[in-house]
Amino acid sequence: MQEMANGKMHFSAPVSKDRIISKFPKWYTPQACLQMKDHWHTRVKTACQDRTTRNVGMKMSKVVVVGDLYVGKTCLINRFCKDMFDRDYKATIGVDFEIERFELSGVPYSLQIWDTAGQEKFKCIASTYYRGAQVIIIVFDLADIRTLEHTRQWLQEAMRENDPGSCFIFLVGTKRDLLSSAECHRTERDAVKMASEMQAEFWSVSSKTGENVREFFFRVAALAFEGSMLRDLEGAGSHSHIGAGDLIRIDQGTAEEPKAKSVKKLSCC
Ligand SMILES: Nc1nc2c(ncn2[C@@H]2O[C@H](COP(=O)(O)OP(=O)(O)O)[C@@H](O)[C@H]2O)c(=O)[nH]1
Ligand SMILES: [Mg+2]
Repeated sequence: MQEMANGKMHFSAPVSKDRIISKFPKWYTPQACLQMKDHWHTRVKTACQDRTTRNVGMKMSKVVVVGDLYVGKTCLINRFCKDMFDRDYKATIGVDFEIERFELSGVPYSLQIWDTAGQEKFKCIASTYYRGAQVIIIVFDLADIRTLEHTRQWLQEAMRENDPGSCFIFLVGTKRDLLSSAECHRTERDAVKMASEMQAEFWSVSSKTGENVREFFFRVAALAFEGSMLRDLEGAGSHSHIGAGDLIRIDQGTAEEPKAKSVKKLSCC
């Protein structure tokens, strides 16, 4: 259950046990990853131990998922959020999002994961879909190399609504269960090159078998959380605790966009 108070979200139910992240999640490949470190930033770790941080209300980051039609975007989200594959899809009109709640180093945090409803077929996704995203996930089908080539255009389109350096970018190849290991290796090599060019982190997953799906979203949650905490700490300056940062207000099914959106790419601490 969620309640609204001063624009912040409060959830009365505890976070599910399998959404508790205590160790910093690892990358998929060191050749295309946003961070090499395997621990929380020292300032974030200290802030997480502060009781005020834990009680500040639910912080949330907007995540948008893009890519060609049929590459497996909806299946990827459904595998993680509902642990199901290819069934019971709800029919949607316009954009739709899922909210996934986590606990990171003792602090509650949510991802608001936006999925399209087929508009990508006509390349006419509304600008509000992209606006204010802290994470951009660009999906392609490992078994269809053309969809990898199209990822550049998807990035360009998403960046039209976001400042350079303001988002974490992930390049995700799906359907790895359809490829032999030799084929997978070849395509991944091309994808790593593309990811480096985009300054994105590369992941290779299968929503059918579930391989790497949970690991991938944990990595997304950890990087977005740490980025948003660091931004708040920088912004807080002389203040003693983490502020409202990128809280998103949910009101009658619409999301109020966060005003500040300058999550910086993080370096090792
Ligand atoms: N074998 C396999 N098929 C997948 C996987 N992910 C998605 N698909 C199939 O790809 C098709 C398109 O998936 P969907 O998620 O609807 O694509 P979207 O248009 O990008 O949202 C569906 O028929 C899925 O069954 C996967 O990991 N493995
Ligand atoms: Mg879809």
